Amino acid sequence: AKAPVRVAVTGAAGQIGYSLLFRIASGEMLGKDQPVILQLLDLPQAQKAVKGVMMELEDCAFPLLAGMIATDDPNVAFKDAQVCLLVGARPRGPGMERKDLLTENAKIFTVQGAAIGQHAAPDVKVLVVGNPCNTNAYIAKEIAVKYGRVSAKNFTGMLRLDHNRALSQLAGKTGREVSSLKNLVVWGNHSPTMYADYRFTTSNGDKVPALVNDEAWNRDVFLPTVGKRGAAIIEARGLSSAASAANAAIDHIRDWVLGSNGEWVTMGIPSDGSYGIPEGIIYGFPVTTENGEYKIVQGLEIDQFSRERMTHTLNELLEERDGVKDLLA
Ligand code: NAX
Repeated sequence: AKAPVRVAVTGAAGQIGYSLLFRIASGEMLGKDQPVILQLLDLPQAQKAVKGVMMELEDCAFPLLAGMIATDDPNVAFKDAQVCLLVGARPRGPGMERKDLLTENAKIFTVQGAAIGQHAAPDVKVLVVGNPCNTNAYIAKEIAVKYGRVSAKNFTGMLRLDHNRALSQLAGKTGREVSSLKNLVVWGNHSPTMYADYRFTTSNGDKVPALVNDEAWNRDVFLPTVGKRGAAIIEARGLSSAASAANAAIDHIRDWVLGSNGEWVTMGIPSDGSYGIPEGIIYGFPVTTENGEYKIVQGLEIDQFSRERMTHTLNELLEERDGVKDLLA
């Protein structure tokens, strides 16, 4: 039997955690033959609720769940972790400015980045879900690598929910099966500025832009629908996306670890300078994954409309980076 993989999950008592943990424990993320140990982090006041979730996990009698711990100490939660899902974050409270949200979260992710840098497995794979996820991932990466153990490329942010939302909208518009759609990209920040780009997307060999055959739809319907989907879910449900976010996190890690079989997926990754995106910024890129590594899809033509969108979402990320630079000094 395989040795268990240690998976740390933060915000374990939250609503995404409640959708996520059961699927990890059932083998949907790392494979049906891969035992896992869950290392759950949440705030002190949430420990009782975490215990409740652990009781339910026990009651599932998952064959692959080889152990679990709960803690409010990041140094304990990330100890020897091979996968870290950073879900817990400070939500925007009443009267809180965007800037306050950024700095409140920056404090959390500097602490967690330091704990990962010192205690996680050297080849740890980190996915940040908690918003603003790209910049939170950037902060954790910048701090963690200072300890010289873990590598910058393994800090990622979640664009997969945007990717999946875009796939679903395209399937609806074209009448094609969602599984038939290949080669979609979501560039940039996980925010309404993201740029979902279906110029290269195909369905059973047909070009999706030709199937859509509606120039205005992209700008007037598709991009706003995908960009504002999170707000639409809150409006409808009274709560933010949770099961779909957990699903996207599972997809992201599964593909990263087990491979995408040549298919493009979107990951928020530290830029290597590709497509003119400044090095180090956590930006949504099209990647393929193999043997636990991702590779950016190169050579895509960037037309003027795309460049404008890519720059717009980049500028937001640069602004966020500037907003936290004092904390990283
Ligand atoms: P909840 O408020 O239900 O749960 C958050 C949990 O995190 C709580 O249990 C809280 O106690 C815990 N927490 C807060 N600070 C913590 C810290 N410093 N260390 C450990 N745990 C901490 O939120 P939920 O709906 O689960 O959403 C979690 C995060 O995901 C939010 O930041 C949210 O904005 C973000 N999302 C990101 C998405 C993405 O695509 N990247 C989509 C869904 C979601 O909006």
